[in-house]
Amino acid sequence: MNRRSTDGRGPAIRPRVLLLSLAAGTALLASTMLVVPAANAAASTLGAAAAQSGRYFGAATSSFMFSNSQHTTILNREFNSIVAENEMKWDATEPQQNGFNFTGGDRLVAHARANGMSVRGHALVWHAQQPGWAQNLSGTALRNAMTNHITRVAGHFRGQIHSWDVVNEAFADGGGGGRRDSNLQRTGNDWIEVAFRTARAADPGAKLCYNDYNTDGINAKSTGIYNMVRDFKARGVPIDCVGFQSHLGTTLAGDYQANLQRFADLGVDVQITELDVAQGSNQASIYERVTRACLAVARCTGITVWGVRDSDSWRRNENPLLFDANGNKKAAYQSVLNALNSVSGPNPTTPPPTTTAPPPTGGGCTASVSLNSWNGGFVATVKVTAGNSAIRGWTVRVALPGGTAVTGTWNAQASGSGGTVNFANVSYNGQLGAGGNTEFGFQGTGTGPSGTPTCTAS
Ligand code: 9MR
Repeated sequence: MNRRSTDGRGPAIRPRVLLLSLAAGTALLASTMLVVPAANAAASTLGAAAAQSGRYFGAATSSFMFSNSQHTTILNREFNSIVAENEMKWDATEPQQNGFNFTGGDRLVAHARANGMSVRGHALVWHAQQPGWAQNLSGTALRNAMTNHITRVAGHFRGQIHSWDVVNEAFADGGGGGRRDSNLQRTGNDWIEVAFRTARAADPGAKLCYNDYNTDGINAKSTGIYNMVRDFKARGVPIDCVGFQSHLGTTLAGDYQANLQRFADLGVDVQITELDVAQGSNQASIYERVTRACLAVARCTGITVWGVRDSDSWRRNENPLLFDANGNKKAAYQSVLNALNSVSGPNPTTPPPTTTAPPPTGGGCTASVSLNSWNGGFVATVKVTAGNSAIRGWTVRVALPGGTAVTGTWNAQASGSGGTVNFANVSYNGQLGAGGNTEFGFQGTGTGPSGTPTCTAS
């Protein structure tokens, strides 16, 4: 959900003045006024509360639900990221081989744009929800169909997707920690890395995720995935994130957070991608613990719930979501909101700005670039970090070598050409809390930037 954008609609972080009296009944003295470290004013929606620490809070939805005003009112009010519950899957987007249908996906992306939300892409390849024609393919024909599908779908949505679930549910349940048998797996064990490389070429700006379920703790399945991600990182296979679906029952593994952390320690982002929790006495508590686990892991960049109201859920008999069938906030909603609001002051889940970036220069923000270059072209990812106080907007100035041209930009507005290009925030990622960060990117021909860009905040 949302390619690299950090929704900035949360309230600015303000210093709070505490008045202390020295003794009961005595007058307050000016000398007893203490300025305590900045704390977040409590945000009143999930998206705004998550944005206080640079995270998103999303929901799965479907374009046909937009006409349901209760659903859509909640969606637009509470969430700053969306994911298509079904409309970006293989059977929906390529019902006939090479015959593509982006109607639902386009409507979702347009809705997200109009409402300042980012978009998760779900899912490019999966053993389930394949169109009939793909189910009947095997070997080279299926491998070619897979890469064509990824190229066309990720290419269609290029620049609009925060994170793509490139491969979904490729590991087996049952304790062995190995791959799931499927027509895709039978094309060769390298199908997953081929999928990731193909997706990177099709949309260099999207974070590329592996997504699975029953990975909500350290177990054989999550360890199998962990080993794959470690191998991919070692060999340069382009993987950026791992999605933990988190379709949960009435208990939560005690090592849920530790499991997220071990993946983050491999150098990938982690995301909670399809959260829902069976109704029961523990529902609010499990939602809270999952939220706190994400907040405690610096590279846990966002949470998505798998639907808005209980009545929208694929598990509707279990009432697993944050809003009841009448659109009322449940206890679980309040527990999540409180947890998100409990993150006070500069985002405690990322290292302080002094260790991640040079001290703020002038305008209260810094920028750093990471480059992915090849002969004749490059993709630059730029991280913008606010200084010691919240900012309302930013402009990053990048010096480019002669002969370099910017050919595409995401999550920023580019202006200027030739030697210097200015990138300004767009509507949804200008506001950053103190120490908060967001990312934008651009691609180009020629050689990428080599110096450190300057950042000016407003
Ligand atoms: O919620 C989705 C439901 O509407 C579909 O019928 C189902 C088809 O397989 O997929 C559901 O979403 C799944 C998601 O795409 C991947 N992880 C498991 C989700 C729940 O089954």
